[in-house]
Amino acid sequence: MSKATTRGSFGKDSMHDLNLGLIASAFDVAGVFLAATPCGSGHINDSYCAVFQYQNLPVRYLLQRINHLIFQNPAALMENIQRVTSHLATQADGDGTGGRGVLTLIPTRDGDAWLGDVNGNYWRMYRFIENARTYDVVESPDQAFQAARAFGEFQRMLVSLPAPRLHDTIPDFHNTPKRFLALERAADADVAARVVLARPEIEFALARRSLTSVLLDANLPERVTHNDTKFNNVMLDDATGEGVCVIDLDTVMPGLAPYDFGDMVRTTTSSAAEDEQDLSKVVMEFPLFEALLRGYLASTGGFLTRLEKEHLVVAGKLITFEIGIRFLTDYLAGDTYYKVHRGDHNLDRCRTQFRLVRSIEQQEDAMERLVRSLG
Ligand code: GN1
Ligand code: MG
Repeated sequence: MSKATTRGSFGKDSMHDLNLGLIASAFDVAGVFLAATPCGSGHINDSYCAVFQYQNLPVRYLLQRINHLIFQNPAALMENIQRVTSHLATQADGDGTGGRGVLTLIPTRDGDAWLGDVNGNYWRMYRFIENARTYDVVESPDQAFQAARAFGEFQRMLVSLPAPRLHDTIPDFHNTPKRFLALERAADADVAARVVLARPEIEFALARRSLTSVLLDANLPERVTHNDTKFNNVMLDDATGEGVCVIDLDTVMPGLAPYDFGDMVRTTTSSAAEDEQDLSKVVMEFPLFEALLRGYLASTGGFLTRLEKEHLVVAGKLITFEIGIRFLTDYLAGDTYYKVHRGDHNLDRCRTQFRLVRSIEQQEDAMERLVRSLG
């Protein structure tokens, strides 16, 4: 296999092309490699559960191939993750999670944080977090509370991350005006001849251009943020339901706190899937929002400024809009960024986002009142 040069070839070379046993065994784990199977439902990297036999017992690890077409400087990304996880480990000591509260990198046998293979791929390995799981769809207000409390705690513990500034693993990741511009360019180019199929969605986006700069114009303080706080990026304990560990750290970098809350609103206030085709199910559910807000403020209420709190609701609307724009842009560009599993997958995802934006617009005043009463 030659070095992958397109998103498609990154996604397509399956386990048959990759010697996962050889790759997994290059990391500093005890025991004998047994098997590796795909796991998780992320749209970007490839994740595998790698099992080793050690003293007659199976021990699991999370093996991941970093999508280096999207994360173009994997070494800088891994440096961020090393610094962040080490700092979190010192903060989370004695938090009662039995060492499961923070992702722990397994170095390679050569002592590096990541492995480069002969095909130009970048790999890393983490300890597997046992007795906890992620959910693609929120099932109860308590889950929303737990997820938000854990993401908020993550932000809180990183307030004290020592200098220097983290690397921007994807520059302008949450620069919504630039995302909007990319949409306009994709619509103009129309390389996949899909503009005709997405007219209402393009119109919906164009009508909301003024929303795009609302956070960048607000003069909010820069913090260390996660930047991808979707509900399935936090693990909840199987027994207690508590938020145990925040995962998917590739986009941890300097950012604005309300964006993180915004992505929680996007993914944790509707019990419909991100790619739900029955749009009548896509509604911003107020009890979920209230639990989410309470959980987030329980962790962050002590350090967020008034201005940041005043932008939490608009951030929910904005990030839902932004991700909708990104799905739509990728649809128009012919599905080059996100993994897709059906022809109109990105358009379906865009539609759920835009439906949720509408639902937030309808409930915004009540959401703002709740923030004021709790903040
Ligand atoms: C991607 O990797 P994953 O699936 O957690 C994306 C996020 C989007 C999300 C939409 C690096 O996250 O920005 O919000 O899909 N990550 C990147 O579900 O683009
Ligand atoms: Mg993820």
